[in-house]
Amino acid sequence: MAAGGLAAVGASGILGQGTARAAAVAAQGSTPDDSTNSGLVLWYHDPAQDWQGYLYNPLPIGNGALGAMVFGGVAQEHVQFNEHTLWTGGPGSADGGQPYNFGNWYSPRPGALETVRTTIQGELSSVTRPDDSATWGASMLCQDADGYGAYQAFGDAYITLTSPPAAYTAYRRQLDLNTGITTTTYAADGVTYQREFLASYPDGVVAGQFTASTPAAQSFTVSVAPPGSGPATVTSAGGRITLRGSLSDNGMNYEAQLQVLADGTRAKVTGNADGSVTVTTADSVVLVLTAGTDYAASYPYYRGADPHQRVTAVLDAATKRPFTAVRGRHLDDYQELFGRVSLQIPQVLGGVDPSLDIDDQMNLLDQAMTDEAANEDVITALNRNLEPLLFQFGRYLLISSSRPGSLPVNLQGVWNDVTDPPWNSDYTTNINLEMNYWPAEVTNLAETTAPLFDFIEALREPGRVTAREMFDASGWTAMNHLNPFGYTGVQPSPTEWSPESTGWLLHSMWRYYRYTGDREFLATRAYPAMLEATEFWLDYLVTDPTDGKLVVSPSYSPEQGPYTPACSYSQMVVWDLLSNTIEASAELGTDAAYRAKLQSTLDNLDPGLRIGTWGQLQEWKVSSWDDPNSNHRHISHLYGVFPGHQITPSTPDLFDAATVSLNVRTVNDSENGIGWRLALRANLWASLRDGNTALAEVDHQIWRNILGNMLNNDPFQIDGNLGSTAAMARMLIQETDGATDILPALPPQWASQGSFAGLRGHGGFEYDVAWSDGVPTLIKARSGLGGTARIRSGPLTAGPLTVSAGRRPVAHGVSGGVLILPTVAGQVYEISPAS
Ligand code: FUC
Repeated sequence: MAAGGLAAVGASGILGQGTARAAAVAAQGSTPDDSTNSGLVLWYHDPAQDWQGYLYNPLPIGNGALGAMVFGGVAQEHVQFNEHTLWTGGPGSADGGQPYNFGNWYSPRPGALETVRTTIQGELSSVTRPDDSATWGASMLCQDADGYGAYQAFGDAYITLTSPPAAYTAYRRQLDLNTGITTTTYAADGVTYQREFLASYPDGVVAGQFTASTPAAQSFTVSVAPPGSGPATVTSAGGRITLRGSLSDNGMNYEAQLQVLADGTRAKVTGNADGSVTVTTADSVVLVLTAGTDYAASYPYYRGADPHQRVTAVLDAATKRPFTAVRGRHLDDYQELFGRVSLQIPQVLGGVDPSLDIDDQMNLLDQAMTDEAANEDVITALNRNLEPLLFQFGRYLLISSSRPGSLPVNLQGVWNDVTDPPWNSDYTTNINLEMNYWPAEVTNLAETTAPLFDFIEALREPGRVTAREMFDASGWTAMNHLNPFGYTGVQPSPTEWSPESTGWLLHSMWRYYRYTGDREFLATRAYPAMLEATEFWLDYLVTDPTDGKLVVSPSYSPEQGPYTPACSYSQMVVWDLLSNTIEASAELGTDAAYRAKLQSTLDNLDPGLRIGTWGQLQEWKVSSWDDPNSNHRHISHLYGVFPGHQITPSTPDLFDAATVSLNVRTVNDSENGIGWRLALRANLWASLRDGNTALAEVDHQIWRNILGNMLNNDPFQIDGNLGSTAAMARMLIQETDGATDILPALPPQWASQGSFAGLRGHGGFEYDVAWSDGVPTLIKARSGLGGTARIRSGPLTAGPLTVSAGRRPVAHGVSGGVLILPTVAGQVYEISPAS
């Protein structure tokens, strides 16, 4: 199926390639649907083969708690599935030499922190960055992560045809992002077959339907295989397969049930001794699957009711509905979220030939990139086609892996087919977990943050113990790697030393408030968690004797080190937490005395903002520790640019210094950049108002790291997807210095003509924008809450404006290039250049 050689795309361009492909497809009797390349459909000429190979990958569906990968094989359909809570580790874990202790030290280490503090203070006189603390510091502060655990594969459902066809034609497999439904179609022996799969949030199930153009054409055996990480049984009764097991590591009980429902006068459903179910001569078959565990998000045991009753009840309820009803309820739920945002960017050269499926396009891009200059047109056309798809795919993935009532998006979202995934598929706070939620509010999916906020709140109790036992501090804290069992303590390596985690996590809760204006959320959830986190910092901060400033010590610039006082990242995150908490308390009109205390702490805090000898924003207190040749993936000292807001266009010197630092990392990493690091840089470049480089990072991502199913690879981590979506949104809309910036970093490649609808700004506003030659021609602002919109849009708000609601002109002001627009809730305002 490979897309031929580049020779085919030279002179005749993509059209030539596509024509050749179309001819080949036509010869097989296939009927490619030309309409879908321009739409939001991931589609393929061939079944999937490999969960994580470069091409031929299965398609992900999910409802937050459940995830599944659909392969689309003809002789055998394979649906590999997951449930968010199936984890080894935690209380009762047999892994490691000692019982699970939440990462807290097994015995007190009196004086350890003080000794480290004194030693690293002395190291500030070193001209070169000391690298020894990783060894001695580890023995002082770290320990093995006994019982940390890992996210587990749950099981595999196989649908094996009784008599597979000798040959088939017209094969097509797709995931339509507009519906969240996978469809596989093919024809064999004069019959056309179709299979659909979806994951429904309202019904709590993965459901599939097998139909055919003639009656009695469905005969297959459905079986379910356990994940292999503990004793499990598979039984069946009444067409229902039950997989039941218990993880050998921690005794977590899990259960999945799959109901087989066959329709048709000749249809027969038979249970087999091995727990599989055979269907014969059915007209159509519906499969409904759900799964659960006895995990509960409650400290200290993290166990709740056995899953059997809940799984049974969910499946009983879902199977009472016809598939069309389950499908309809899924569409109502999913489309209400997904359909809120659209993005149109200019397509070039007439777009990509419609007969090239996504695997073909990825293949073609890969080949074209071997000679970028010679294949510029091909590359440009493919990029413009794939960018909006990647943007919307990120929104799809967030909806599919983060819905209220389960755990948040882990490193792989909710999709995992192994028992030992990279980095345990955990919750990593020095970039990954937070990046996963960067697109949430701005791309109008604020509801998807619910599991993240539940997770953060559930960390407070174990985090208090860590604060007290390890730091002798009040409040709560957490480190870089988190599992669902309240692991808030240390790891074996100092690279995971990160008490700032709470600050970055809580930034997300504050951000939710800024976008939604939900005061009750602020008062009852965000603010109490923020307040308690600041209590930790009041105890942990120390005075640097050299300048009298309050500093984090020990701090550890993520994954680089060394232990040192006041690395910029730590100072910036603490600055962010303190200032957000002060703002929250003022907004709620509460805790005035404590607020004053926080304010005086903030006033004395080293803000982590230093410009070094080569014009860089310093990562450490000592300028000479910054290496202009560094290509390190973490660029944590730019936290003050994004997601923080200490560095903006209104602080030009710092803005320039941040640009110098980012440029060095970008150039040095240009060959290797993968995954989240490209997504991070894309967001930072957009924040630094360089849409051209920001988009180049996204395009690099598409080329280097996006699999045929568009998941981010090497290894598979979903942050690269979700961060890329956030970056593209950030090119179009950002919050800066108290105003909503429209088209702040519009890439020149998108500038000629385009539009978006439904992206959000602070204060409950939703924006639709059309642009031409890089300038907005019309901004529609929908006011959700009333209040004043502050909108900055370069040339548009700098010049004379017309603002109207309905047909009526609306009074407004302009100050410093910012439109000041008092609004009424529910009203839509149209802003355009005065004619
Ligand atoms: C941090 C990163 C790695 C990876 C891991 C999950 O350790 O530096 O690249 O993303 O988290």
